[in-house]
Amino acid sequence: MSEYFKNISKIKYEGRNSTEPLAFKYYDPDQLIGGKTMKEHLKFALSWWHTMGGDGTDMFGVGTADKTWGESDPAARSKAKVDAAFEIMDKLSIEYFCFHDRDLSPEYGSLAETNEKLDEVTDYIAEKQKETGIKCLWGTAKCFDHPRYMHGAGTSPSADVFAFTAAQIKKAIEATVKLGGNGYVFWGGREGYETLLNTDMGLELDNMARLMHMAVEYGRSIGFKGDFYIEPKPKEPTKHQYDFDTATVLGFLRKYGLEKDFRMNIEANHATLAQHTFQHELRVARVNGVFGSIDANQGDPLLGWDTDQFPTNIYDAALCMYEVLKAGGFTNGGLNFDAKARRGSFTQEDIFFSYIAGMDTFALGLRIAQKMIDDGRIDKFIADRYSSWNTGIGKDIIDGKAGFAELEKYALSKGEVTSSLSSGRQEMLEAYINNIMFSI
Ligand code: XLS
Ligand code: NI
Ligand code: NI
Repeated sequence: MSEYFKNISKIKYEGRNSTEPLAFKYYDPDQLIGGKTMKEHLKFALSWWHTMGGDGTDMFGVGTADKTWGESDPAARSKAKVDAAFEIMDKLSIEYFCFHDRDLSPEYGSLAETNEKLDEVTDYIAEKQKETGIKCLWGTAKCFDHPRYMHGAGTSPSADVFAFTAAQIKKAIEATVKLGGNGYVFWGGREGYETLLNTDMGLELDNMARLMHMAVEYGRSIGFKGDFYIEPKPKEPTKHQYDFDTATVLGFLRKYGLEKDFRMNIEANHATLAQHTFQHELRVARVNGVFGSIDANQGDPLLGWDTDQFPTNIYDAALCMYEVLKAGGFTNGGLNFDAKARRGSFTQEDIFFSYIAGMDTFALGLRIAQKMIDDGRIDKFIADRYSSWNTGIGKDIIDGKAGFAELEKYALSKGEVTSSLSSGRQEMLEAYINNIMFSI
């Protein structure tokens, strides 16, 4: 087996004073943070689609990066991709990967042949996993690129397309189980609409739920014990994606009785496309008990699309990791870099610079988040702000002892209540964070 990145050796942790670009400055996998190692906290994953397949093709031009891995035959290329992926993960100390079925092996002439070829590749990956200990974080099915999915997959107006989708997802779940994946993701590819003038929204949503119930039933029947995820996104490729944001997806899951098996896979760039902060989406998931996994990336505030940049914003990473720590950390989930180097960053080294940047950003984010918690000023401020709920009338409301009649009596006796309020202290709290961040 050939080495693909001959000029790059295993990336080491050299600490903050290192000026070596091919070294970690903050990610020290075995360093303990709050009782767990960094690698246990962060559970980094490589995204097969961006890293092994994405060559920089965009609407205005062809690819700039060579992702052929030296092979022109599709089956040989799929195998070469596996070798190259495992070399990247080993050199970067990344212990997980995420995949779409078609990232591993493309479509061939028939579904039967496509499935057969996919089996060959997953057999090969399973062997490499045994040798290396590298694990699968989650799998998914690419039910959005082929022309048959032009009007959606699970929400297609065509029952034949729905049937084809079900067949493809069945196989993708089998592949995920075979590779020991802890998660199976539904990102709503083209599950949405361009215009309501041609759309039966009610039927489409019912059908999406039908597909998900089938996936759960089948997955559990073949021993899948992990989490199913929905990855919310408000738009792109369709004008309106059904899985708009975490709150919308929660309503869907609860309406259709799917909430026990599904959690959220939250992507930073999707949060901002929905006009939310990344932290908002994580918080909504956390307080509703459906936090699952993360697609780590970032968008560009000046561009209105899913730019999938490697995350370098420390502030966002810190607030993200604060939510993750408060949620009790990852169980089946992890941090998947659903991110790609810019089209102009086309060399082999850029793959490594990108991951190092993202991993160091989240290592710093984790350290800052743990320090925010240890520091205690923010948690204490919040606890004090809500202290009126611990005693007196607040406690009575929570305990169900006070209804409208009692509250009216209380309000009449109390008179004006403005004086019970204290300052929200936003600026003071923001300064605490700066203080914590820059004394790390
Ligand atoms: C696209 C999504 C996609 C999912 C996997 O915007 O982020 O990459 O993560 O299908
Ligand atoms: Ni994603
Ligand atoms: Ni995305």
